[in-house]
Amino acid sequence: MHPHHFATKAIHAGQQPDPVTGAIITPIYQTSTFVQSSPGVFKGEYDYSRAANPTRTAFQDNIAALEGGRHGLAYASGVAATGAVVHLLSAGDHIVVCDDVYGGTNRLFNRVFKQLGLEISMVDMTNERAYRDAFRDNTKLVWIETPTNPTLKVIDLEMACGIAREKGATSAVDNTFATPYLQNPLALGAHIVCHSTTKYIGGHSDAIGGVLITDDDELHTRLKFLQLSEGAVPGIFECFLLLRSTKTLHVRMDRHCANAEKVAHHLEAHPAIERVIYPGLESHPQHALATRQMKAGGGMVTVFLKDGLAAAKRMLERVQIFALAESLGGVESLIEHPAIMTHASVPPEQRAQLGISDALVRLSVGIEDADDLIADLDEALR
Ligand code: P1T
Repeated sequence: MHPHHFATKAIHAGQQPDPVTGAIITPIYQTSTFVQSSPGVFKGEYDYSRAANPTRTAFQDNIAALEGGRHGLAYASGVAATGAVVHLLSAGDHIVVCDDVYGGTNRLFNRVFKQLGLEISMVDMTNERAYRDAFRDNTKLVWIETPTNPTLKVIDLEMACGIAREKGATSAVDNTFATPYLQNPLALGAHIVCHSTTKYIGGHSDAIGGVLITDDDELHTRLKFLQLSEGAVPGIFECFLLLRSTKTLHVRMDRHCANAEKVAHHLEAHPAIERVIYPGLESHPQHALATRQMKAGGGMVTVFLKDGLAAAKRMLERVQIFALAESLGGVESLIEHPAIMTHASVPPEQRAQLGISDALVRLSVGIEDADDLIADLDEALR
């Protein structure tokens, strides 16, 4: 039986004291294989660590509980988890993908899977009509990201997953920006939830990983078969780090959200800033939906500088506390330029259409002191 509230599950779900020693923390079972007493006779599910490893099982069970799903599967990276979902499909199948996604996700769909004979349509999922119209007879999968990376559009999950079900397609939601603490797509109708655990779930910028969660037994069986067959599993030490990190996810997220909200409000009034996008701001186009769908606005803030690329570069070179780096979701604040960095692989005309301009700067607001972060930004913008 799992305790019911998030904070209790974060600390306890999937874990019990080590049966041999009583160790309160799940050990790092740094082993590739497990001894059998007779051919095919082994303890639990453990015969070989690509198939299953106790440290990984504990993390998978923990994150599944946090998303309110029964099954979790961990991967070597977020893009490996994304790829695993697409491997459920066959050549000739059609996928509807949210138009604004992480640059690496865009690259995976359009430059890897398209070549393997999958049809890909990218659509603005904040436009229900356009989304509905994107479905074809052979649509098998819908790939949703919300809030989106980097323009922070908020997609109505009940609407998007509901239409996918109506059309007989599987819906997968990349919940990386929101985390299971702020939003639970399975409860809103999604079949599969995906995370890059490299971000908030890991939370300390020290491990690359991904995870899939589902409540559907059949989907889980097929995904587990693919996890075993393709082998894109995380290292055992990474699983230990993730299990350690989820224990503080709720505490970190509360601070990320509080800090990001302060930063967003401050920048909205700043003379060097043209526009701020943050789901928690009233000026956000889907603010009402964000308030309904998410517990808080999250830790990501996107801004447009009045003076374009030159001003953006100057700001990025001058920050002292914010670090100029790709990635997000760590305790330390990061800042980056998507057009040159994380979304460089998105074709320029598509970037222009999405509004990922040279004036756009993305902030991952960390859990340092908010006043220090604001002073750092003010100094860089002076
Ligand atoms: O980097 P990896 O763990 O493989 O995760 C890929 C990924 C998937 N989904 C979302 C929403 C992401 O943001 C990412 C990775 N993003 C960055 C590295 C970035 O700086 O945006």
